[in-house]
Amino acid sequence: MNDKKTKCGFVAVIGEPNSGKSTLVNRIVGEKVSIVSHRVQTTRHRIRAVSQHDDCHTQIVFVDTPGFFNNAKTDLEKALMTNFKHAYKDSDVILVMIDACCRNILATLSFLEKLKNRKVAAVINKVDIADKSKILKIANELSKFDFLEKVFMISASNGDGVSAVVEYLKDNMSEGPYMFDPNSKTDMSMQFRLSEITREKLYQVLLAELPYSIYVETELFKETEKKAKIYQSIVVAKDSQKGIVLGSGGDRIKSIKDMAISDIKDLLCKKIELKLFVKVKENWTKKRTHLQNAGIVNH
Ligand SMILES: Nc1nc2c(ncn2[C@@H]2O[C@H](COP(=O)(O)OP(=O)(O)OP(=O)(O)O)[C@@H](O)[C@H]2O)c(=O)[nH]1
Ligand SMILES: [Mg+2]
Repeated sequence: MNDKKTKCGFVAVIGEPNSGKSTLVNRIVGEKVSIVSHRVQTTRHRIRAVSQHDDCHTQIVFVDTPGFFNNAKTDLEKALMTNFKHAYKDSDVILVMIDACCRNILATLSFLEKLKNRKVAAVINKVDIADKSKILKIANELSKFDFLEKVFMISASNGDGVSAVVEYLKDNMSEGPYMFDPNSKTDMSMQFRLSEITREKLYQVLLAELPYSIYVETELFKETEKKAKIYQSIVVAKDSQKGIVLGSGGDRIKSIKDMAISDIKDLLCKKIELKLFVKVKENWTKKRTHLQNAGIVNH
């Protein structure tokens, strides 16, 4: 790195559930920092992910957020919305993601109104699978918001159009020292990342049967140079949900475990011993202490 001054800033990535926010953040950062699934409300926390550019002179700190929805009803949904609001209020730039395959973007359009006085760009995602006419229709709707600095059309999955988004963000970072260690991609604890990996596998294996209220807690994480020992609890809200996670003869939990071990091995580059336990905490989403344990609200 030469004497050129450093630039840095926070970018909140917001949008409706399932629009591809986490997929975009992971792609730009170059590592799976935030978990991804076909289910809505995959992201529950404010996930911070860091990327370096321009020969390490520019740092972009992404804040991936839970998808917003207009009518939060349950305690869990309300907690997700609080996390979402904190994230976008403190950012320098806001990227609003729109799923080009989404039937109805009214929620996004009405939310955009609230961002008039902020630095905002819109990102139309999933152009690899969306109808061209639908993409143009969305772009046309967005043209009514004259405060939008840019409207990008991208595929977060295959990377099309993403470099233009990165260039725009780089141009909008402010001169100043880095806020995060340039050698790490996220400020999340390793325990939390490990829990998130297993939660992603639960979403992949359980598909439609996934209990909406489920979380993973890493209770033990010990590592030596060659090996990591990890014990995790998969917490469900009802006794009847235990069997769904275990599967007949334990086949499901075995698949979840094998898939999680594979990802954790890629992350830690060592031998992994993973033990998963399924626990019931009745109605945990209604209890603040359990929401805290799940990392969904702050202590
Ligand atoms: N075809 C296609 N699929 C995509 C694209 N981006 C994301 N997806 C898929 O859309 C689904 C949702 O992606 P996520 O990144 O988890 O979406 P999200 O906005 O973070 O979702 P929440 O965290 O639930 O709010 C996943 O199945 C992704 O693989 C894209 O550009 N093209
Ligand atoms: Mg997400």
